[in-house]
Amino acid sequence: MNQEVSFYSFFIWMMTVSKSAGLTLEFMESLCGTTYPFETSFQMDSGTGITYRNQLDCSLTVIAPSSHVVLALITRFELEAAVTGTCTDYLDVHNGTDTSAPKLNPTELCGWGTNIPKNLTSSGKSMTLRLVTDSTGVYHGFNIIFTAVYNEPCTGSDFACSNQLCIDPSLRCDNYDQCGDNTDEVDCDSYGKSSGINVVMVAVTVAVAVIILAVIFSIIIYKVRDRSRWKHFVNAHIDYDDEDGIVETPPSYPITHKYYKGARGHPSLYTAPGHDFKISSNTSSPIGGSSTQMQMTYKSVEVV
Ligand SMILES: [Ca+2]
Repeated sequence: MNQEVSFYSFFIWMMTVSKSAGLTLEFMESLCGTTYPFETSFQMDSGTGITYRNQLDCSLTVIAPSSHVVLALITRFELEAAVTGTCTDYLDVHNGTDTSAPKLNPTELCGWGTNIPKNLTSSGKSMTLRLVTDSTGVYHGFNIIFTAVYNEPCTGSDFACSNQLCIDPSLRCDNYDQCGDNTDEVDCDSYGKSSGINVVMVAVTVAVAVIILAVIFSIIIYKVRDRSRWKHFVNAHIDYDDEDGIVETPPSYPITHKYYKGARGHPSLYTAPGHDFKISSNTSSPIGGSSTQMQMTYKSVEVV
């Protein structure tokens, strides 16, 4: 469950981070009892947590500019499902300035899936939402994009959606469907507005990949260099014949990996690879032979 919550939390965070560049995000639980005027469009989550809270009775009125109506596009919806046909947690959407106005949804909205309308539109510039929850069972809640729209003909530079609605031109190609039919988000490559979600997603993915590769590469380099130092160390502490590469005089001290590890940080015992090694008695022993000889020596010491 924790992993699932963590993944969901991370996913929501990713979506929020990657999409937050263009559209204000509000939280209904933080706006209970208030009136929220807006100019063009904003999105609203049910709450700041992974799930909404218990025992809420939260109302909020959103108001579009004059001569506009409110289009509420539901992009995510998950409230506790109805029990024997009655919603225990639910959302109502009223067509006016308060909860006494008629409801735009015929029945209380709860659960998830096909019984939830894709969008709702007010007849005037105001829309009032009411979220009610009981004392048990919390879910991920909802996300709704609110947009100020009006019917064609569009004025000025306002964008004409294919469904005869007009929206502010700044909402064209901002990665959010504010028309309700997504026509403000088509042909965006030729429109010339950068696709923010793709840029951020690619940047985050590349950054994570680079960090992972750097860590893996560092570990490999460390392992290779450590093994190389170990081989040099072994070669430097034995006396072998340059002609046949056979160990002739075993050292009087243990040549083990543990000894090698213990010698680290003590330059008197050995120095960096590629140089002569010093033994504690201050006699020096050159690194000799090819890598094949080193490998043979290494193995013979391992056996001993
Ligand atoms: Ca848009």
